[in-house]
Amino acid sequence: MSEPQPQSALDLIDADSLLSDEERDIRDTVRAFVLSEIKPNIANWFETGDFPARDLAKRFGEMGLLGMHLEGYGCAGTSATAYGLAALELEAADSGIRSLVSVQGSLAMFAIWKFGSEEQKNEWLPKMADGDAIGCFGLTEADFGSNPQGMLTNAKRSGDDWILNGSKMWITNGSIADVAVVWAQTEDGIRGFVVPTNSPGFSATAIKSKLSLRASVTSELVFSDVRLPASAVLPNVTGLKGPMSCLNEARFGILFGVIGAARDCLEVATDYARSRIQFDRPIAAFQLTQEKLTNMALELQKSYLLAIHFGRLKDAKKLRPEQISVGKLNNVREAIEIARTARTILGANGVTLEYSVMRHANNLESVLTYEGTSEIHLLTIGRALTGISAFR
Ligand code: TGC
Ligand code: FAD
Repeated sequence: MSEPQPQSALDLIDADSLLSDEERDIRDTVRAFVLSEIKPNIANWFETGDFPARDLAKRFGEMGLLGMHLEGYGCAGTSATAYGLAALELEAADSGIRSLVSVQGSLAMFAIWKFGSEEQKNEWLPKMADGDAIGCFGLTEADFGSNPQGMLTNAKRSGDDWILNGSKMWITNGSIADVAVVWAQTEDGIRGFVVPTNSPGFSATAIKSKLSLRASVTSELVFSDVRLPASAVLPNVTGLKGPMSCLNEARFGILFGVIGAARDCLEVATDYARSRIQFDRPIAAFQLTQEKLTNMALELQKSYLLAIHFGRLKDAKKLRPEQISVGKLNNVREAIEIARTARTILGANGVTLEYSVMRHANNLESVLTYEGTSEIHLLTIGRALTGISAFR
C-alpha cells in the first residue's frame, strides 16, 4: 500500500472552506507578498534589529492593508475576517511585521476613525492608509502597564490650547511615527490626543537590546510641555473605554495573527522531521515526534476555527470584549506552545536564526504580554464567568 500524502498544516479539517472567495484571494495576495518580499529577509532584519519599516508601510498601503477593515477615508473597507487573514499571513513571516500593520490600522487609525473629528480624519487617515504617514498608540507607561487607569501623563488646559506632560513606554512604531495617539489624564478623565511627532517638546527614543520583536520599533515617548491646539483632542470619547475599544480591534488581529506564526512553526518542524535522520530513520517516523506534530496540528486547527468564528461575529457586530479575551488568551497560549514544541523537534538547529521557530517563540513572548497579558485576559474571562472582578 502506498504512503498517504502528508497534510498541510491548516488543511487537515478543510477550515478554508469556511472562507469566501474574496477572503481567500486577499489571503493569497498577502501570502505571496510575504513569501517573495519578507521571508527571504526577515532573519537578517531580526538579527540586526534593523528593517525597512517605511518602505514596508508604503508597500502595505499600496496593497490596502493599512486600516483595511475601516470604511472611507482611503481605507479598503474589507470584512474583519479578511483583515484577520491578512494579519495571519503577515505573522507567518514575523510578529513584528504584523505589529507594524496592527498598530497602524487597529490602534492609531482606528482611534482617529472612531473617535476623531472630521478634520482629524481628513488630515490623517488617507495618508496613513497609503503608508505615507506612520502612527503609534501611547497607552502604557513605565509604572502603569496592566493598569492604564492609573496613568500619570496629563493634559491641562491653557486658554484654548492643551499642555501635555508625561511619558509612555514600550510604544510600537514610536520613534518612526509621524503621529502619536496619546492617552492622558485631564480634568474630565482620560482623553485621547492626536499629536504630530514634530511638535516641540515631543521626543521618542528607541528601546534597544530586545530579545523579542527585533524586527519592530519599540520606543519611549516623552512629552515636555507639548502645546497642542484645542483641535488635537479626540472629541468623541472620554474615559478608559476609549483606548480599550481600540484594544478590542488590535486584540482581534492578534488572535488571528498568531495562528500564522504557529502554522509556520508546524510547517518547518514537519519538513525537518521528515528529512532529519537519527537511528537510521527520519525522526518523523518516531511516535513521540508524531505525537508532537499531531497535538500541534490539533491546537492550530482549533485556534483557526475559533478565529474564523470570531471573525464572523465581528462582521455581524456581535463580538464581545470577553470573547476577544477568549481568543487572545487561547490562541497566543497555543501558538507559543506550538513554537516551543517545534523548537524541540529541530534540536540544536532550532536555536539558530536559520530556522524560524525560535524567532517566532521569542516574538510570541511579547505577544503574550502586550495587548493585555495572559493573566489579564484570564481574569477578564473569570469576571465574565463569575460576575466578580479579581483585578483589584
Ligand atoms: P474597568 O472598570 O473594567 O473599565 C473601565 C471602563 O472601560 C470600559 N472597558 C471597555 N470598553 C470597551 N472594550 C473593552 N475591552 C473594555 N474594557 C473595559 C468599561 O466598560 C469602563 O467604561 P465606563 O464607561 O463604565 O467607565 O477598568 P479597570 O481599570 O478595572 O481595567 C480593566 C482591565 C484590567 C481589563 C484593563 O485595564 C486592561 O485590559 N488592561 C490591560 C492593558 C492593555 O491591554 N494594554 C495594552 C496597551 S497597547 C499595546 O499593548 C499595543 S501592542 C501593539 C503591537 O505591537 O501589536
Ligand atoms: P505589568 O502590568 O507590570 O505586569 C507584570 C506581571 O504582573 C504580568 O504577568 C501581569 O499579568 C501581572 N499582573 C498585573 N496585574 C495583575 C493582576 N491584577 N492580577 C494578576 N496578575 C497581574 N503599549 C502601548 O501602549 N502601545 C504599544 O504600542 C505597545 N507596544 C508594545 C510592544 C512590545 C514589544 C511590548 C513588549 C509591549 C508593548 N506595549 C505597548 C506595552 C504592553 O501593553 C504592556 O507591556 C502590557 O500591557 C503589560 O504591562 P507591563 O509590561 O507594565 O506589565
